[in-house]
Amino acid sequence: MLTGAGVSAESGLPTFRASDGLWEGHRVEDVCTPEAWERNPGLVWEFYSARRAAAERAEPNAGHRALAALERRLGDRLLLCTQNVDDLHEKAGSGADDPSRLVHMHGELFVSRCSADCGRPPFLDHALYPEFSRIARCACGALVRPHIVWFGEMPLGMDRIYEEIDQATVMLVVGTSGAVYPAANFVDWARRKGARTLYVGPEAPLNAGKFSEVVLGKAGETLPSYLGV
Ligand code: BV8
Repeated sequence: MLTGAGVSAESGLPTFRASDGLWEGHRVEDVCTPEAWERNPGLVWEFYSARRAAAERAEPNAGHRALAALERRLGDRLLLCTQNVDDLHEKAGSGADDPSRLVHMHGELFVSRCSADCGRPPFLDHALYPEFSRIARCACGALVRPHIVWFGEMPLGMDRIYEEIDQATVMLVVGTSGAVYPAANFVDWARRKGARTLYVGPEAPLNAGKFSEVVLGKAGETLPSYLGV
């Protein structure tokens, strides 16, 4: 399974492309690249602090819960790979029995790490850093940064993701426009391996032609009946 921002839309978290290219009023290149971080870490943390505050208040919706129910039925036969950095899949119970069944390929909003890669591991962090002077520092003295995969950075868990796609008989993709790579390529990889490829979302994704089936509907309204959970 692959999910995108659309699965969190009914929980009140805005998607990316719906806001005409602005994320919470910022241009992607101003907040979501290593260059943006070098140029203005205060602005980057202002953006991610606002998203932490919003995600903190958000609750999982029926779409998240349906995917967690499917995982309880399929167990190790299911991998949920999400492009989302919010923790709504976890809040709905995904990965509860085995955290390795959930992969955040673009990182996690409530995790920070040393910006200087000093070797200390990423750590759980719900703190808000609304301005530069409030940004925490690593024990090595460097600023902490969001444990988020920015454009131009390598997504996480790729070996595991491709290993699972190689064995997949079905790939279900929910709520992603197919605009961002390599995630948008996963469906083509799965098709080449003979998997059935299914999409659920209110509008056809950019890579719609790669799917065996496209079911038009909102995740929260469609997934419970579509998955029979
Ligand atoms: C990499 C974390 C290489 C940040 C994110 C030119 C051509 C092709 C590729 C590239 C190119 N130039 C550059 C690239 C590569 C680049 C890329 O793809 N750029 C795009 C813009 C062209 N990709 C990268 O840089 C990636 N890294 O390639 O590394 C590399 C190799 C070796 C060594 C080093 C590096 C890294 C990409 C990750 C960027 N980080 N997120 C953050 O979240 O703050 S991406 C960001 O977009 C989010 O993760 C988000 O999930 C993701 C994709 O967006 P969607 O989830 O699809 O959201 P969107 O708004 O687009 O769509 C929402 C969908 O939901 C819609 O379809 C809508 O219909 C639907 N929906 C709405 N309501 C509902 C719903 N669905 C269901 N129910 C509803 N109720």
